Amino acid sequence: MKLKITNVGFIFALLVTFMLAACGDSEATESNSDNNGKVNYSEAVDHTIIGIEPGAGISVTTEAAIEEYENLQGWEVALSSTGAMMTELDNAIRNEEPIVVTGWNPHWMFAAHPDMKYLEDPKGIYGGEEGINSIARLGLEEEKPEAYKLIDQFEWDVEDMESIMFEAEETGRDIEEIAYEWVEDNEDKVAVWLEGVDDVDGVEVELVSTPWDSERASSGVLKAAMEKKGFDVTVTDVDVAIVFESVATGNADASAAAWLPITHKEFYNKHKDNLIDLGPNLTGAKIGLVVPNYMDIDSIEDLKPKN
Ligand code: PBE
Repeated sequence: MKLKITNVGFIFALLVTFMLAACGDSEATESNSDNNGKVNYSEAVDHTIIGIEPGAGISVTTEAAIEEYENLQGWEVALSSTGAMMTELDNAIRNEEPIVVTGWNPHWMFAAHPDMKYLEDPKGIYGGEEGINSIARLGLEEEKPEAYKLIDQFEWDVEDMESIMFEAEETGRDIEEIAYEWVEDNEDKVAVWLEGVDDVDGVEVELVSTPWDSERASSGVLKAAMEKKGFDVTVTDVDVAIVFESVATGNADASAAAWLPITHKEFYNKHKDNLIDLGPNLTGAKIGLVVPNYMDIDSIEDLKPKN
Protein backbone atom coordinates (compact mmCIF):
# COMPACT_ATOMS: atom_id res chain seq x y z
CA MET A 1 0.00 0.00 0.00
CA LYS A 2 2.63 2.45 0.99
CA LEU A 3 4.55 1.60 -2.14
CA LYS A 4 1.47 2.28 -4.23
CA ILE A 5 0.93 5.73 -2.76
CA THR A 6 4.52 6.58 -3.39
CA ASN A 7 4.05 5.52 -7.01
CA VAL A 8 0.95 7.60 -7.42
CA GLY A 9 2.79 10.55 -5.92
CA PHE A 10 5.65 10.01 -8.26
CA ILE A 11 3.39 9.79 -11.29
CA PHE A 12 1.53 12.89 -10.16
CA ALA A 13 4.79 14.76 -9.82
CA LEU A 14 5.78 13.61 -13.29
CA LEU A 15 2.44 14.76 -14.71
CA VAL A 16 2.80 18.16 -13.11
CA THR A 17 6.28 18.44 -14.55
CA PHE A 18 5.01 17.61 -18.01
CA MET A 19 2.10 20.00 -17.75
CA LEU A 20 4.36 22.81 -16.61
CA ALA A 21 6.75 22.04 -19.43
CA ALA A 22 3.89 22.05 -21.91
CA CYS A 23 2.57 25.37 -20.64
CA GLY A 24 5.97 26.95 -20.60
CA ASP A 25 6.66 25.66 -24.10
CA SER A 26 5.03 28.56 -25.82
CA GLU A 27 1.61 30.06 -25.88
CA ALA A 28 2.07 30.70 -29.59
CA THR A 29 2.43 27.02 -30.33
CA GLU A 30 -0.83 26.21 -28.60
CA SER A 31 -2.96 28.95 -30.10
CA ASN A 32 -1.48 28.34 -33.54
CA SER A 33 -2.13 24.63 -33.62
CA ASP A 34 -4.37 23.26 -36.28
CA ASN A 35 -6.38 20.05 -35.98
CA ASN A 36 -3.40 17.79 -36.36
CA GLY A 37 -1.71 19.51 -33.48
CA LYS A 38 0.87 20.83 -35.91
CA VAL A 39 1.99 24.42 -35.73
CA ASN A 40 0.06 26.70 -38.08
CA TYR A 41 3.06 28.64 -39.32
CA SER A 42 0.85 30.86 -41.42
CA GLU A 43 -0.86 32.30 -38.36
CA ALA A 44 2.41 32.44 -36.49
CA VAL A 45 3.92 34.68 -39.21
CA ASP A 46 0.69 36.69 -39.44
CA HIS A 47 0.23 35.64 -43.10
CA THR A 48 3.14 37.88 -44.01
CA ILE A 49 6.17 37.22 -46.18
CA ILE A 50 9.12 39.38 -45.22
CA GLY A 51 10.35 40.94 -48.44
CA ILE A 52 12.89 43.52 -49.58
CA GLU A 53 12.78 46.79 -51.58
CA PRO A 54 9.48 47.53 -53.37
CA GLY A 55 11.30 47.98 -56.70
CA ALA A 56 12.97 44.56 -56.71
CA GLY A 57 12.04 41.89 -59.21
CA ILE A 58 11.59 39.38 -56.40
CA SER A 59 9.03 41.71 -54.78
CA VAL A 60 7.00 41.86 -57.99
CA THR A 61 7.31 38.08 -58.36
CA THR A 62 6.15 37.54 -54.77
CA GLU A 63 3.07 39.66 -55.37
CA ALA A 64 2.38 37.43 -58.39
CA ALA A 65 2.84 34.33 -56.23
CA ILE A 66 0.28 35.62 -53.73
CA GLU A 67 -2.15 36.10 -56.63
CA GLU A 68 -1.48 32.70 -58.19
CA TYR A 69 -1.45 30.39 -55.15
CA GLU A 70 -4.96 29.97 -53.82
CA ASN A 71 -3.56 28.96 -50.44
CA LEU A 72 -1.84 32.37 -50.17
CA GLN A 73 -5.20 34.14 -50.11
CA GLY A 74 -5.07 37.00 -47.63
CA TRP A 75 -1.26 36.94 -47.46
CA GLU A 76 0.86 40.05 -47.74
CA VAL A 77 4.46 40.76 -48.55
CA ALA A 78 6.07 43.31 -46.24
CA LEU A 79 8.39 45.39 -48.41
CA SER A 80 11.14 47.49 -46.90
CA SER A 81 14.81 46.77 -47.53
CA THR A 82 17.22 43.88 -47.82
CA GLY A 83 18.94 45.05 -44.63
CA ALA A 84 15.67 45.09 -42.68
CA MET A 85 14.77 41.63 -43.98
CA MET A 86 18.16 40.26 -42.95
CA THR A 87 17.71 41.71 -39.45
CA GLU A 88 14.29 40.08 -39.10
CA LEU A 89 15.69 36.81 -40.38
CA ASP A 90 18.60 36.93 -37.91
CA ASN A 91 16.23 37.62 -35.02
CA ALA A 92 13.76 34.90 -35.98
CA ILE A 93 16.49 32.30 -36.34
CA ARG A 94 18.11 33.31 -33.05
CA ASN A 95 14.76 32.71 -31.31
CA GLU A 96 13.78 29.71 -33.47
CA GLU A 97 10.63 31.50 -34.54
CA PRO A 98 8.89 30.86 -37.85
CA ILE A 99 9.55 33.32 -40.68
CA VAL A 100 9.03 33.33 -44.45
CA VAL A 101 11.39 35.56 -46.45
CA THR A 102 12.13 36.30 -50.08
CA GLY A 103 15.50 34.68 -50.71
CA TRP A 104 17.96 34.42 -53.57
CA ASN A 105 21.37 33.21 -54.69
CA PRO A 106 24.00 34.46 -55.08
CA HIS A 107 23.83 36.11 -51.66
CA TRP A 108 25.54 35.54 -48.33
CA MET A 109 22.23 34.80 -46.53
CA PHE A 110 22.81 31.06 -46.96
CA ALA A 111 26.39 31.37 -45.74
CA ALA A 112 25.14 33.23 -42.66
CA HIS A 113 22.26 30.78 -42.11
CA PRO A 114 23.04 27.43 -43.76
CA ASP A 115 19.99 25.80 -42.13
CA MET A 116 17.46 27.29 -44.51
CA LYS A 117 15.57 25.92 -47.49
CA TYR A 118 13.72 27.17 -50.54
CA LEU A 119 10.06 26.20 -50.43
CA GLU A 120 9.02 24.11 -53.42
CA ASP A 121 7.15 26.14 -55.99
CA PRO A 122 4.87 23.73 -57.90
CA LYS A 123 3.39 26.54 -59.99
CA GLY A 124 6.85 27.65 -61.08
CA ILE A 125 6.19 31.30 -60.29
CA TYR A 126 9.80 31.84 -59.22
CA GLY A 127 11.12 29.77 -62.12
CA GLY A 128 13.98 27.34 -61.98
CA GLU A 129 17.50 28.43 -62.64
CA GLU A 130 17.89 32.12 -63.25
CA GLY A 131 20.60 33.82 -65.24
CA ILE A 132 22.01 37.27 -64.76
CA ASN A 133 22.09 38.74 -68.25
CA SER A 134 23.86 41.67 -69.82
CA ILE A 135 21.75 44.04 -71.88
CA ALA A 136 22.87 46.80 -74.24
CA ARG A 137 21.18 49.74 -75.90
CA LEU A 138 20.34 49.67 -79.59
CA GLY A 139 23.19 51.20 -81.54
CA LEU A 140 25.91 50.50 -78.99
CA GLU A 141 27.48 47.86 -81.22
CA GLU A 142 27.82 50.32 -84.09
CA GLU A 143 28.84 53.33 -82.02
CA LYS A 144 31.16 51.73 -79.45
CA PRO A 145 32.03 48.32 -80.88
CA GLU A 146 34.91 47.63 -78.50
CA ALA A 147 32.70 48.33 -75.47
CA TYR A 148 29.93 46.16 -76.89
CA LYS A 149 32.34 43.30 -77.53
CA LEU A 150 33.82 43.40 -74.04
CA ILE A 151 30.44 43.57 -72.31
CA ASP A 152 29.24 40.70 -74.49
CA GLN A 153 32.27 38.60 -73.50
CA PHE A 154 31.87 39.27 -69.76
CA GLU A 155 30.99 35.99 -68.08
CA TRP A 156 31.80 34.47 -64.70
CA ASP A 157 30.61 31.95 -62.11
CA VAL A 158 28.45 32.04 -59.01
CA GLU A 159 31.55 31.20 -56.94
CA ASP A 160 33.44 34.19 -58.35
CA MET A 161 30.65 36.58 -57.52
CA GLU A 162 30.13 35.09 -54.07
CA SER A 163 33.81 35.31 -53.19
CA ILE A 164 33.56 39.10 -53.59
CA MET A 165 30.23 39.34 -51.75
CA PHE A 166 31.46 37.20 -48.83
CA GLU A 167 34.66 39.16 -48.46
CA ALA A 168 32.75 42.44 -48.43
CA GLU A 169 30.32 41.08 -45.85
CA GLU A 170 33.07 39.71 -43.61
CA THR A 171 35.43 42.65 -43.77
CA GLY A 172 32.93 45.49 -44.14
CA ARG A 173 35.04 46.83 -47.02
CA ASP A 174 33.56 48.30 -50.19
CA ILE A 175 32.43 45.78 -52.77
CA GLU A 176 33.77 47.99 -55.57
CA GLU A 177 37.23 47.95 -54.03
CA ILE A 178 37.19 44.16 -53.64
CA ALA A 179 35.93 43.84 -57.23
CA TYR A 180 38.97 45.79 -58.45
CA GLU A 181 41.25 43.45 -56.53
CA TRP A 182 39.42 40.42 -57.93
CA VAL A 183 40.14 41.64 -61.47
CA GLU A 184 43.84 42.01 -60.58
CA ASP A 185 43.93 38.55 -59.01
CA ASN A 186 42.05 36.72 -61.80
CA GLU A 187 43.97 37.63 -64.92
CA ASP A 188 43.11 34.41 -66.74
CA LYS A 189 39.36 34.84 -66.40
CA VAL A 190 39.49 38.53 -67.23
CA ALA A 191 41.71 37.86 -70.27
CA VAL A 192 38.80 35.98 -71.86
CA TRP A 193 36.57 39.04 -71.53
CA LEU A 194 39.24 41.28 -73.05
CA GLU A 195 40.12 38.96 -75.91
CA GLY A 196 40.13 40.69 -79.29
CA VAL A 197 39.08 44.01 -77.74
CA ASP A 198 41.26 46.88 -78.97
CA ASP A 199 42.51 49.51 -76.55
CA VAL A 200 40.54 52.73 -76.56
CA ASP A 201 41.39 56.20 -75.36
CA GLY A 202 38.87 57.25 -72.75
CA VAL A 203 35.68 56.15 -74.54
CA GLU A 204 32.89 56.87 -72.07
CA VAL A 205 30.57 54.04 -71.08
CA GLU A 206 27.50 54.50 -68.89
CA LEU A 207 26.52 51.33 -67.06
CA VAL A 208 23.35 51.12 -65.01
CA SER A 209 23.06 48.67 -62.16
CA THR A 210 21.00 47.89 -59.05
CA PRO A 211 22.03 48.46 -55.44
CA TRP A 212 22.26 44.77 -54.40
CA ASP A 213 25.61 43.29 -53.47
CA SER A 214 25.50 40.83 -56.38
CA GLU A 215 25.19 43.62 -58.94
CA ARG A 216 27.65 45.89 -57.18
CA ALA A 217 30.11 43.01 -57.53
CA SER A 218 29.40 42.32 -61.23
CA SER A 219 29.32 45.98 -62.25
CA GLY A 220 32.48 46.52 -60.22
CA VAL A 221 34.46 43.80 -62.01
CA LEU A 222 33.11 44.83 -65.42
CA LYS A 223 34.11 48.45 -64.79
CA ALA A 224 37.59 47.42 -63.62
CA ALA A 225 38.05 45.15 -66.66
CA MET A 226 36.88 47.87 -69.06
CA GLU A 227 39.26 50.37 -67.53
CA LYS A 228 42.11 48.04 -68.40
CA LYS A 229 41.27 48.68 -72.05
CA GLY A 230 41.09 52.45 -71.57
CA PHE A 231 37.34 52.94 -71.15
CA ASP A 232 36.04 55.66 -68.88
CA VAL A 233 33.21 53.82 -67.09
CA THR A 234 30.47 55.23 -64.89
CA VAL A 235 28.22 52.87 -62.90
CA THR A 236 24.91 54.28 -61.67
CA ASP A 237 22.72 52.30 -59.26
CA VAL A 238 19.01 52.69 -59.94
CA ASP A 239 15.73 50.80 -59.50
CA VAL A 240 15.26 47.71 -61.67
CA ALA A 241 12.56 49.51 -63.69
CA ILE A 242 15.02 52.32 -64.46
CA VAL A 243 17.76 49.86 -65.48
CA PHE A 244 15.56 48.59 -68.30
CA GLU A 245 14.05 51.95 -69.14
CA SER A 246 17.37 53.77 -69.41
CA VAL A 247 18.93 51.09 -71.62
CA ALA A 248 15.79 51.00 -73.80
CA THR A 249 15.73 54.78 -74.22
CA GLY A 250 19.48 54.92 -74.84
CA ASN A 251 20.18 57.02 -71.73
CA ALA A 252 22.54 54.28 -70.57
CA ASP A 253 24.81 52.12 -72.69
CA ALA A 254 24.41 48.79 -70.98
CA SER A 255 23.76 46.84 -67.79
CA ALA A 256 25.01 43.55 -66.36
CA ALA A 257 22.13 43.36 -63.86
CA ALA A 258 19.18 41.75 -65.67
CA TRP A 259 17.89 38.69 -63.80
CA LEU A 260 16.12 36.52 -66.39
CA PRO A 261 13.98 34.80 -67.48
CA ILE A 262 11.75 35.27 -64.40
CA THR A 263 12.87 37.86 -61.86
CA HIS A 264 12.82 40.87 -64.20
CA LYS A 265 10.36 39.40 -66.68
CA GLU A 266 7.91 42.26 -66.40
CA PHE A 267 10.52 44.94 -67.03
CA TYR A 268 12.18 42.92 -69.78
CA ASN A 269 8.92 42.26 -71.64
CA LYS A 270 8.06 45.94 -71.56
CA HIS A 271 11.34 46.98 -73.17
CA LYS A 272 12.63 43.94 -75.04
CA ASP A 273 12.07 45.43 -78.51
CA ASN A 274 14.24 48.40 -77.64
CA LEU A 275 17.30 46.71 -76.23
CA ILE A 276 19.73 43.92 -77.02
CA ASP A 277 19.88 40.91 -74.72
CA LEU A 278 23.50 39.73 -74.66
CA GLY A 279 22.65 36.57 -72.71
CA PRO A 280 23.83 35.48 -69.29
CA ASN A 281 27.02 36.78 -67.69
CA LEU A 282 26.26 34.30 -64.87
CA THR A 283 24.14 31.16 -64.71
CA GLY A 284 22.86 29.29 -61.66
CA ALA A 285 21.14 32.15 -59.85
CA LYS A 286 17.88 31.44 -58.01
CA ILE A 287 15.01 33.21 -56.30
CA GLY A 288 12.15 31.96 -54.14
CA LEU A 289 10.52 31.84 -50.74
CA VAL A 290 12.90 30.72 -48.03
CA VAL A 291 12.27 29.39 -44.51
CA PRO A 292 14.50 28.07 -41.73
CA ASN A 293 14.86 24.26 -41.71
CA TYR A 294 13.20 23.98 -38.29
CA MET A 295 9.90 24.85 -39.98
CA ASP A 296 8.27 21.55 -40.83
CA ILE A 297 7.01 22.51 -44.32
CA ASP A 298 8.45 21.93 -47.78
CA SER A 299 6.24 23.70 -50.27
CA ILE A 300 4.58 27.06 -50.79
CA GLU A 301 1.38 25.00 -50.92
CA ASP A 302 1.91 23.97 -47.27
CA LEU A 303 1.12 27.53 -46.21
CA LYS A 304 -2.46 28.19 -45.19
CA PRO A 305 -4.83 30.94 -46.37
CA LYS A 306 -5.98 33.65 -43.99
CA ASN A 307 -9.61 33.24 -43.09
N1 PBE B 1 17.53 40.42 -56.27
C1 PBE B 1 18.99 40.52 -56.28
C2 PBE B 1 17.16 41.50 -57.22
C3 PBE B 1 18.14 41.44 -58.29
C4 PBE B 1 19.37 41.12 -57.56
C5 PBE B 1 17.13 39.09 -56.65
C6 PBE B 1 17.07 40.76 -54.93
C7 PBE B 1 15.71 41.57 -57.67
O1 PBE B 1 15.42 42.34 -58.56
O2 PBE B 1 14.88 40.91 -57.08
